[in-house]
Amino acid sequence: MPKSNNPRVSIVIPTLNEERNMVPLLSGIKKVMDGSAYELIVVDGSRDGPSTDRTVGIAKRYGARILYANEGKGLALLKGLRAARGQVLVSMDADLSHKPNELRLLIAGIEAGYDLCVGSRFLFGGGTSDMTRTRMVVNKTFVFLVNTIYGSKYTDMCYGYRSFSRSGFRRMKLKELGLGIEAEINIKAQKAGLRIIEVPSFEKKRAAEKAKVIAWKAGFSILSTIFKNMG
Ligand SMILES: Nc1nc2c(ncn2[C@@H]2O[C@H](COP(=O)(O)OP(=O)(O)O)[C@@H](O)[C@H]2O)c(=O)[nH]1
Ligand SMILES: [Mg+2]
Repeated sequence: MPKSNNPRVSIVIPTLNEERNMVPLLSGIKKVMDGSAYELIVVDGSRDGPSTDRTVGIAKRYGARILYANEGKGLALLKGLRAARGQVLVSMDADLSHKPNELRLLIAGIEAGYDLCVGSRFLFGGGTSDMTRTRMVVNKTFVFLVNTIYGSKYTDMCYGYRSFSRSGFRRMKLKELGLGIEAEINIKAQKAGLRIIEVPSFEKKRAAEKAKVIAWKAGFSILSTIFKNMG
């Protein structure tokens, strides 16, 4: 069992009907984290209710704490991160796009003294096989906008594989309930003067089940998040 009563690392996974991905995901995490004090937090559900498949049942079998969120992905992440007991908090998708072995890089970033460690598909060693050309162009535009407006040096935006120090997470005072959450993190971490680092990450194609995030809706949420945090 991965559970520890005094976890050092909390891995938070938002889920919505991911049953066919759960066993490979959770067994992959277990293998990498074996011997570490960590907890798994699965935050399930959307505005339309909880997953209707066996996602939650499988997560329970792997010893995850289960929380429910009745809004978008942002609320799910925030609920999970707020409930986390570790000193190192990690956010990770359930669709096998995020490689469990990279957990070690993300944890190392926080243990080396940073508050936010962001996986980047555009650093050497990273990459993606899950992004269309259009998404790539839109992502680059958002990166440019955020870096220009907020004075940051990110190479990636809108990517959900990242880690936080407990205190850094609290200092950001995040609010986004929807798809702007990743952009909000990038912006507020910079504004709060957190110590930020990126590590390369390779995003694999979603393994099974349908994508839950609708790309153009995400684009609008992110754009509105970028502008509403100015000033
Ligand atoms: N709890 C919850 N999880 C969500 C919601 N939308 C997406 N997710 C999860 O967030 C992760 C990323 O979603 P995905 O559809 O792969 O988005 P993409 O990678 O941006 O195309 C997956 O683990 C999804 O199950 C939501 O409304 N609620
Ligand atoms: Mg995905």
